[in-house]
Amino acid sequence: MPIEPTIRLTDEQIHFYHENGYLVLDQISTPDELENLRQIYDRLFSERAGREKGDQFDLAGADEEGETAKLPQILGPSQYAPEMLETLAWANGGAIMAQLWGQEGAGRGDHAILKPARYGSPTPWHQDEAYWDPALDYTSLSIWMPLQDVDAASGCMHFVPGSHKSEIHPHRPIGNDPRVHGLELDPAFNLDLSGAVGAPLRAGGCTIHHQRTLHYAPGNVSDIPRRAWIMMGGLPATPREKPADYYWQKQRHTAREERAKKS
Ligand SMILES: O=C(O)CCC(=O)C(=O)O
Repeated sequence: MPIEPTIRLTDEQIHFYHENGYLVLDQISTPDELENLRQIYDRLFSERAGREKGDQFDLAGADEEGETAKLPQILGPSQYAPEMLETLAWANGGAIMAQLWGQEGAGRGDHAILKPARYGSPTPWHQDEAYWDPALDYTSLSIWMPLQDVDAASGCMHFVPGSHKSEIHPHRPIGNDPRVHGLELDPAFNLDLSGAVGAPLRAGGCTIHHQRTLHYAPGNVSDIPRRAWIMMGGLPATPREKPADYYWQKQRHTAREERAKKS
């Protein structure tokens, strides 16, 4: 039996998202479901699910074998634990997308970013679209759900309101290290981020952000792991008349890419 979503966004919430490029919701899951998701999540990271295929890697480090990852990430954790899709959170994710766009989404995916207790590193300022195909136009969003309470000390999300209305800003690999998969805004362009707002959340709440919204999450200096499950979705991408040049994508040569090629 498909799980029925329980989320109904108000007109104010829908308006806020389109004006600001992000939205914060109190609850899209349940305590039992979160307990189950935490167990699945910890198992996937400890078993290094997807490592061979290049789906598990260090988003903020060189990702060398034997090194402790600063910011472990799994692309598509639900490929390795399909039961993650049989959850109220996933059903509510689809309902949120449909309500924000006024139509059903065309494709969905997920990823997981763990900030280990006391040393998980910051996720620097970036726009998600900087990772994607510069020949396409997107309508897409991410629903970021923590599996435990999260605040600035453990790495909650921060957004620059209204930044989704801008173009894609120049990025570079984190720390300007070509071995690193993660991207950051190029500091040489000195973008004004002073209007940023943080979004602390209870477990099972979520933030929603547009693919162009500038966002960041601090490192985890707390004593508990920060587990975030991120559900993404989009309408069909359309070809651009003139592709943009996301030259930073060509600057990276990562171990993760090599593993993906070999698998
Ligand atoms: O979880 C994080 O630290 C960052 C998440 C993020 O950048 C995203 O969901 O687009």
